[in-house]
Amino acid sequence: MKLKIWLISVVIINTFSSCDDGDLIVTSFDFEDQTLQICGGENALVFFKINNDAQESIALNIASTSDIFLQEEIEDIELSTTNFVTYRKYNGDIDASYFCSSVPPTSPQVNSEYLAESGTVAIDNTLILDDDDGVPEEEELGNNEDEPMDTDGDGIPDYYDADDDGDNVPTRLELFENETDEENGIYKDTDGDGIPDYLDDDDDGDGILTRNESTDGDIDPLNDINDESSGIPDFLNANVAIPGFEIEEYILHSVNRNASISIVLFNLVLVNADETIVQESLSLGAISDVLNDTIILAPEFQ
Ligand SMILES: [Ca+2]
Ligand SMILES: [Ca+2]
Ligand SMILES: [Ca+2]
Ligand SMILES: [Ca+2]
Repeated sequence: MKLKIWLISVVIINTFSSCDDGDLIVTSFDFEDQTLQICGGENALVFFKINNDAQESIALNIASTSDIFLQEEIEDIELSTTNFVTYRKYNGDIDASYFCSSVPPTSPQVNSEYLAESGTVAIDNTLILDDDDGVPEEEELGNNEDEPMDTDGDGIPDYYDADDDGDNVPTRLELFENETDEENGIYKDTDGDGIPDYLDDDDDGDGILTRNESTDGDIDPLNDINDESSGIPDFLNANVAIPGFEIEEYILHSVNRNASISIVLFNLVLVNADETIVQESLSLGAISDVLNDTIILAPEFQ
């Protein structure tokens, strides 16, 4: 899933209606080379570009939190009183604090302000969820991206499931027998049944699910070693098969989330008392890593 960056040249199509005589006056503004920035509040996000060469800014406020970036596709947003665009000219330079401070600075002052009367906001969002488990994403997705594989059926697709087979041994600890195998990409298959351990819920093939070979009261099979002379955990030792334990709980799963966006405004109509500026299409640019964090999921046992 590649980051998509749209760089659409800013073409200004001006229609101007003078308040008195209808003369055409050409107004231009240029934010093509400016960086799109963002500030987030509790209930709103503001995206903005500042061009101090012309002492001007354009800002998009939307009534949403950063949760919007967790959507694979963000529906187009119609501009309104709660989702709005402002274009301002100032009598001095401004910086990001102008938009990010809870109390905006008193100077510089706004010389003129245009507010969008109408328009549509199109946000192209690229959300990447990743388990960082060592298995390449293309392998974990399977043949159909629309229906990615979910080996253990816990509702978390393999590509961001840190324990793919749901056996409570993290995938990254089940992948390789040794460094040579890792270099050659040969996955560990303890019982030789053709299913690599990270996708095998009975790793040693002894008939007891790996998950249920945790017999000590926690849910971690890695620390249950009844055959101390071998030092091998029970779930990898076919000679140790202790029946009667039913673990009905999954370990917690860590998931990395990363989102990148680009924004285009369509059919934007900016007005002030004297002038109307119409833009068929105005790219605001892109922000990489607009969201970048790690969360812990607790999949429900079924
Ligand atoms: Ca899963
Ligand atoms: Ca996985
Ligand atoms: Ca396994
Ligand atoms: Ca077993």
